[in-house]
Amino acid sequence: MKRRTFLNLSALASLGIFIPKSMAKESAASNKSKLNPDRVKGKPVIISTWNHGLAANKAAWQKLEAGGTALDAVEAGVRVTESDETNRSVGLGGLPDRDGNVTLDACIMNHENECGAVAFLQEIENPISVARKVMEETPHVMIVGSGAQEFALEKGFEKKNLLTAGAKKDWMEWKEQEDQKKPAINHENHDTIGMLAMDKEGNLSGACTTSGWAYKLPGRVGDSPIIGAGLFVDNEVGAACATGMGEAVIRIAGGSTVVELMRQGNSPQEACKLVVQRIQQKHKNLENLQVGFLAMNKEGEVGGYSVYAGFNYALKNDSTDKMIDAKYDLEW
Ligand code: SD4
Repeated sequence: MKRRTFLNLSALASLGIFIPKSMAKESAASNKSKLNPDRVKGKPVIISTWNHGLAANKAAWQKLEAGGTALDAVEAGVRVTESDETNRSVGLGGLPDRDGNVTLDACIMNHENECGAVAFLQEIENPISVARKVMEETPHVMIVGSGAQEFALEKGFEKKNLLTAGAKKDWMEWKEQEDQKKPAINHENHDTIGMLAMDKEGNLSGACTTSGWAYKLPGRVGDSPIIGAGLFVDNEVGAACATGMGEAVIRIAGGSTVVELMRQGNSPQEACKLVVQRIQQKHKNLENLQVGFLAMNKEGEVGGYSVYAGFNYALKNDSTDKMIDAKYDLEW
């Protein structure tokens, strides 16, 4: 359809006068979903990436059980992972960049389309809570680098050395390697936590936080703090988050694409699979290109899918608390 024809038809359609057949088909597709959010009110559910999701879900669940919002739940949940110094890919104890600096990325989004993010944040243990302050106490969505740190300090967060002895040792060993100029991503050096929750009101929120790609070039920021890439929430439809090679997630606007695919009537599982397949179509070299998505819709249905085997996620609701192996397309 020519652009002008399209614009004219859109104008008529917006006046309720005329919707051409092809467009009617499109709008039918967007209404295809038979979600009934009322059915799941009072039945909270949480999912989060990787094994560390179990402990994070536990903290988030306590909030939801006490009648807290999904926003409170996801913040409390991922804070557990951020403060776990044994975890080498999130918050305290995260692996540093090429030069030995731990730089953190995080974002959060609620059921009212409000969101906040920080990137390249240093020496602050819980970037997710700084991201929430950006959302709630500034007119902005994202603050980065020294500005983000200054903002955090103004809001009462304390400076802390995040490079633990263990992470420093790993970094120094990496520095001894010959081919260290080119940071290599692999499935062991990046395990972001992304969490999606539905509260008793049936409202959705999400959070995503990471120290990013280990030994990355200084200044590199991945998908995790980018609304629409590492995380997206649309309370009318569902929520999605990503883990893995952030560059690939950004290139296809991963989080929001998963949500749009759910809007068109796909289940969370199908939506994640379609986006994983799009990543594969758009990249010539799939070597080490691991990406996984999680999604939840307004009925509390969940799903996950990854490029390669090995991605798993934690599910918590009133009847279960378990890990699920995500479906995938390729073996390593
Ligand atoms: C990033 N997506 O910085 C993050 C890393 C990650 O599991 O998710 N690891 O690209």
